[in-house]
Amino acid sequence: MTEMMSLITEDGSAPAYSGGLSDEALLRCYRTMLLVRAFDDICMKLQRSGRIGFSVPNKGVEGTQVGAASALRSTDLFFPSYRDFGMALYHGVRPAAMMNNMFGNAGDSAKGRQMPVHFSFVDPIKYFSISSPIGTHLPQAVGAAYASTLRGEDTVTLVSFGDGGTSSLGFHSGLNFAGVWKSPVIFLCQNNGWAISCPSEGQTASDGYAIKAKAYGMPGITVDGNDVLAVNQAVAEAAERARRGEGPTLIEAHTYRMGGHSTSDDPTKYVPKEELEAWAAKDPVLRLRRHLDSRGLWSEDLEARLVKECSEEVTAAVREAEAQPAPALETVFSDVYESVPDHLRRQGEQAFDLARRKGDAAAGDGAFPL
Ligand SMILES: Cc1ncc(C[n+]2csc(CCOP(=O)(O)OP(=O)(O)O)c2C)c(N)n1
Ligand SMILES: [Mg+2]
Repeated sequence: MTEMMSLITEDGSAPAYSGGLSDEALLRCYRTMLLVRAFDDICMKLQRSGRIGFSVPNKGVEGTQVGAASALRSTDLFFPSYRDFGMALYHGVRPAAMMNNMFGNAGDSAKGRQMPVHFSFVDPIKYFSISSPIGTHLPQAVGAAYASTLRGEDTVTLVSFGDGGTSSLGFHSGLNFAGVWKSPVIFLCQNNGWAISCPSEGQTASDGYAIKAKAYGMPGITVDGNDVLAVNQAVAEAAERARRGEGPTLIEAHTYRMGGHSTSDDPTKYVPKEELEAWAAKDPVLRLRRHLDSRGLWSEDLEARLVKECSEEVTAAVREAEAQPAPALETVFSDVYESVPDHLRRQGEQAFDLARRKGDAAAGDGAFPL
C-alpha cells in the first residue's frame, strides 16, 4: 500500500495540515457530519416502519464525504456514489430535497423515477444522478470533465465509488480515458472495508487500490478517510493539479462502513465484532471533534445544540416530504423526449386510461429486494 496521509493526531492537533479550511468551514464540516447521522437514523426508522422502501447507512464514512466536498467549489461537478449524503449536504442541499427522493414524491427532482438515495441536483451544486449499476458513472464523469475542458472552464469533476467499484469495467475504462486525455477528474475510491458482504481484501490481488493509478499514468494517493483534514488536503491538492491542466488523480480513502450495506442486509452475519469495535474507536466524528476541541471550537453545549438542530431539521424534512403528493402518472414520459414519439404516446394514453378506470395499484409492504 502507498504511504497513508493522516493529519489529525491522537491529541487532536494537526500540525502538518496545510489546507485552507477556516474555523467556520471546519464547524460546517462537523455539523454536516452530524446532519448525515441524523438523516441516516431517521431514514432507517422510516424504512423499518414501511414509510420508505430503502436506505443506505453512512455511519463511519462521513469524514471522507465531507473532507472531499469541503475541498471543492459548488461549481465543480459531482458524480457521487449512493453513500455520499454528506457531499450534497455540505454544499447546502436541503435535507427536505433529499427526503423528497427518499419518498419518490412529486417534489423529487427525478419525480420518483429513481431509487431512493439516488439523488440528483442542479442547484446549489451539480450533483449527477447516481448510477445503480456499479462503476458506470466513472466514464460518464470523465466525459463530463472532458467536455468542461473543451469549453475552456476550470471546473473539476469528482467521481466517488467504493472498493467494490474498482472491479467494474467502468473503473478501468474511466481511468484509462482520463489518463490519456489528462482530464480534470478526481477519482475518489472509498475503501470502506466491504462491498456488501465481500471484504475489501477479497476484492483485489494488488497492494491496495491507489497503486492501480500507476497503470493509467496518474498519481495514486492513499489517505486516512476518517481524517477530514487529510481528505480535504488530498482532494484540494488533486483539484489544484487538475485546474492547472495536469490531469487526473486517484485517491484511495481508508475508512469503514460501520453499518449494514443497506436496509436489506444484516451485517452481524458477516462483520467480525472485534473489527467493528476497532473502527468505532476511529469514528470520524469523534476524530474531528477532538480537533475542534484542540482549537477551542467545541463544547458540550455546542454538541447538544447541533444534535438537536440536526434532528429537528431532518424531522421537518420528513413532514414536508410526506405532505407532498405522489408524482402524477403522466410524468412517466416527461423530461426524456422533447416531443414524445407516437408509439410511446399511444402506450401512455392506454396506461393512463386504465389507471383512471381501475385506480392506483395496491401499495407495497415497504420491502425492497436490494
Ligand atoms: C454492476 C453491478 N453489479 C452488482 C451490483 C450489486 N451491488 C450493489 S452495491 C454493491 C457493492 C458495492 O461495493 P462498494 O463499491 O465497495 O461500495 P460500498 O457499498 O461499500 O459503498 C453491489 C455488488 C450492482 N449494483 N451493479
Ligand atoms: Mg465498499
